[in-house]
Amino acid sequence: MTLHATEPAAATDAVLDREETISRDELEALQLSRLQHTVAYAYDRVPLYKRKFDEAGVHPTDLRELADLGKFPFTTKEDLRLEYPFGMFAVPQHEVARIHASSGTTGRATVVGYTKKDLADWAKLVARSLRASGVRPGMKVHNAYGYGLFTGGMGAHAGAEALGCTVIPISGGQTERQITLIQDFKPDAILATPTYLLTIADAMMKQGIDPASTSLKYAVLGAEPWTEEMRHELETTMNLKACDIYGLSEVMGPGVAGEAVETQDGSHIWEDHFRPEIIDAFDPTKVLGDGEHGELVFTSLTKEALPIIRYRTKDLTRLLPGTARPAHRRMGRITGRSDDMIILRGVNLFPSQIEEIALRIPELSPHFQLELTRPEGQRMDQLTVKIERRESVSVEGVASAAKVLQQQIKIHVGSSCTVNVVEPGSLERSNGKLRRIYDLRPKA
Ligand code: DLL
Repeated sequence: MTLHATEPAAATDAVLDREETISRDELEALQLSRLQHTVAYAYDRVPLYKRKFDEAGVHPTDLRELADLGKFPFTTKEDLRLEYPFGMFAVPQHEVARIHASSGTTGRATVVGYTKKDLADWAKLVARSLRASGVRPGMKVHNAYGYGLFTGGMGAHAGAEALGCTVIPISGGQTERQITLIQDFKPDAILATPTYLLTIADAMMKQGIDPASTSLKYAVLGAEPWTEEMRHELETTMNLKACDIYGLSEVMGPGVAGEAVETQDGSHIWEDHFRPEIIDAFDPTKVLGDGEHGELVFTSLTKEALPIIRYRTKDLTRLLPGTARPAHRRMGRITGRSDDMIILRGVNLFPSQIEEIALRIPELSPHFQLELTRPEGQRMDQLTVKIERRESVSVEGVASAAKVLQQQIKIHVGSSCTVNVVEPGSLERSNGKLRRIYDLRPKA
């Protein structure tokens, strides 16, 4: 039986939220009043904030203009860990409608909570992001973000429902089944991490299905860094429009920022709900100007269960003027997280730099991983880039490609490395957030 949906509206006639179209002045006035409320609310209700503000000698009444935010102390992941599980909550437990948590692979899990109103705001912002990226009411949306404590699955789900879509809640993994459902249900849009969409495309090709032949027209991708080169790769192999969606659990989940399909020039931060800042990651007392590269910091403006003041994301990027939504600033692509940075013989390196370079070499595939080793008896660390050749290229054809990659990394990043071109299908595939770095150096 075929499901006859009403035809989704064309991508141009979207009805926007009022806050998407207001002026910058109006937006900043809204930010100031919401910010003043949030810092007072956090100070009154969360002991950690009271303690930190008092220690820093600031009081909520010191926030008279937006720039005063810089006087307030930062919040870090460590704070959330120390307050595990519910110490950061600003409402009694019976008002908490939902809890999410990070996986806790690198320490104690960080726990976040939402009131009913928080969930409604979150859904509205995800809906806003999806709509900006081309998704429309009435479309079928295949949601391949993982469901569970991770905010991706349920966050994207609620947003797609709020927009008025038909949601297919497949979650991550079971790639064969994903492919069957894409073929049978004929979704218009897919929500996934960029590397998982790559896994799906790759598995389709193995089954003899042309990934460009599916019903998918839009992909809304996030939860991990990706590059313009990866966008090009996915858009051409899958014949769709791919846009970015950004977010993090501590600040809300997906939908803190979303990219417009008509400009594809970086995600607009929904500044009616979050006030962003960029700081110098090495000297956090320095708040940087728009356009300057540094660490992204967020303050929530409307959250009830878990107000978050100046949260240090560790994500490195810059703020750019709004375009498709002029009042809301955009964020540049995230080059990486400060804690994902490889320091190799004094040179800083991110996996996204390798992705950018490798994808410009036609013989090489987007499937790669980085291995860090310290050979016995040596003091120097060694970087090995393991990368699969494209299926269409012969083993002989890749020798020169390996050399080009090695040279380009030396020129653009400044690091010497070894490049190992491996067989197609031999490296681990993504199921969600892909691990790119394998640190095999002996632990100190
Ligand atoms: O990954 C939320 C999310 C789900 C965003 C689905 C988009 C789509 P966390 O697990 O808390 O939350 O991880 C947050 O992931 O600090 C970034 O380092 C990274 N990240 C998220 N979105 C992007 C993106 C979700 N679009 C951490 N580009 C963040 C680059 C991203 N990195």
